[in-house]
Amino acid sequence: MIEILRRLDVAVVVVASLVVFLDEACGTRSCSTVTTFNTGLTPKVREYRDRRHRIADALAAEDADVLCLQEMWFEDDMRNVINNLSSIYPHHYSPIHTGRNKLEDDSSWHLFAYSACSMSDIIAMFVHIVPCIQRRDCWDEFSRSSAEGVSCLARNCSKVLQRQSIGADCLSCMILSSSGVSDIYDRCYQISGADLRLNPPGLMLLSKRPLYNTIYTPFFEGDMMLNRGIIQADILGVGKIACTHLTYPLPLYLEYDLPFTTYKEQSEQEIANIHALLGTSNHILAGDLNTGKAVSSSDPEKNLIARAPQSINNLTSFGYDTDKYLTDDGRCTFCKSSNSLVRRRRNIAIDDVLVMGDAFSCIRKQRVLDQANLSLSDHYGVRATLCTNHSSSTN
Ligand SMILES: *[C@@H]1O[C@H](CO)[C@@H](O)[C@H](O)[C@H]1NC(C)=O
Ligand SMILES: *[C@@H]1O[C@H](CO)[C@@H](O)[C@H](O)[C@H]1NC(C)=O
Ligand SMILES: *[C@@H]1O[C@H](CO)[C@@H](O)[C@H](O)[C@H]1NC(C)=O
Ligand SMILES: *[C@@H]1O[C@H](CO)[C@@H](O)[C@H](O)[C@H]1NC(C)=O
Ligand SMILES: CC(=O)N[C@H]1CO[C@H](CO)[C@@H](O)[C@@H]1O
Repeated sequence: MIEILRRLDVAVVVVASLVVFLDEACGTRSCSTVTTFNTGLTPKVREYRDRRHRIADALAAEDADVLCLQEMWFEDDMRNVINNLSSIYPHHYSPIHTGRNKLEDDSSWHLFAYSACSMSDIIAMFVHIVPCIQRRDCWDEFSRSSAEGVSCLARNCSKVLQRQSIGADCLSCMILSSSGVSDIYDRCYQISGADLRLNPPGLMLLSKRPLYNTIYTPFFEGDMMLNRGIIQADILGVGKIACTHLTYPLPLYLEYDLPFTTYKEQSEQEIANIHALLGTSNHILAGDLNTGKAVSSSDPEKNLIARAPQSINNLTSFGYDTDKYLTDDGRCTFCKSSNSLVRRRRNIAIDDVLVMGDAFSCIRKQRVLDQANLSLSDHYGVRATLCTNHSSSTN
């Protein structure tokens, strides 16, 4: 009973501190905002070096209560965002945080720095991997595209890779950072100086209010070329939030240590795992879900093609509000029509802040972080405004 009273006490304090919005759709209520944004912070997306700075400033201006970020793969980029936004978002978490709100013990100069690849990984690369590529004739695939090369490597050299002759983080780093050797050297290999670790799933959560019960759960046991998993946290006044980046449905399969043969199978299993973790209890699922419905419209920004449609149907059938963004806003979040950083000729809506349960009496979703010139990323963000009926006058 005392525990309940104490919690109520905390709840009143939090409710009182929530922003009260006056909004046409939601009336006067206590609301909080959750924004998801895939930053695309890798040299594979153009203008990487300029965008790092643009993104920090844009996130400061976005000013949501909670930010779920994807593709924050490199420790220096994470540190840059955390330090730059520390006055707005003092609370943060990622799978490589060493403690509460602590990315690492210090970022000063080290004689031996941590990075995704070590000297022994580089040696293993030349002693074990390159000869296997040679033996299995994968060079032709690599010359067609890096994805085809990696797929050939994963299919033909899985035993060599599984023997851990090369660290999983090093392989991941090479795949997700590289459009060439100089990128690998710049992003994956640091001998001395500040640490440059890899955040393998690229997820980072930032919050204005304290995060409790933070945990990262990888979706699968094995090593992954492209790591997938989910961050969970409890935030007073917002509730349970989960932040994720589901698998990209590449037609080729690059994994060598998982029990699937296609990314489609893997994506459905990821959603089943989310359901097993979170069920139908009240929570928010934010992220780049890599799945979206087809919608036809005369407005090019709202004319969407489907991506991995079975996965979005799985999310709908589990009870998430998958149509809410489409009815509230409906514009693509990955847009050939307006974003110069997007190379593929398609518009899709795959980023969302989904809500499970009835904790909020009014929800509104909109596209954000979508300035058309000087794009921040190849994705735009989505913000959900989540309101309860309690008003601050109940205090
Ligand atoms: C080796 O890779 C190629 C290209 O990905 C594939 O067609 C072939 O089946 C693979 N061989 C084995 C033994 O898996
Ligand atoms: C997802 O949808 C597919 C196709 O409708 C179905 O076969 C599969 O069982 C669903 N997965 C889950 C976990 O419900
Ligand atoms: C919130 O208030 C609206 C009317 O303003 C009402 O229709 C709705 O049922 C209320 N929801 C809850 C959860 O109390
Ligand atoms: C965006 O484009 C408009 C017109 O094309 C221009 O006036 C404006 O300065 C540009 N903004 C930025 C940030 O470059
Ligand atoms: C919120 C914040 O501290 N923003 C700063 C981030 O860094 C840039 C310079 O790189 C400043 O201009 C911003 O004010």
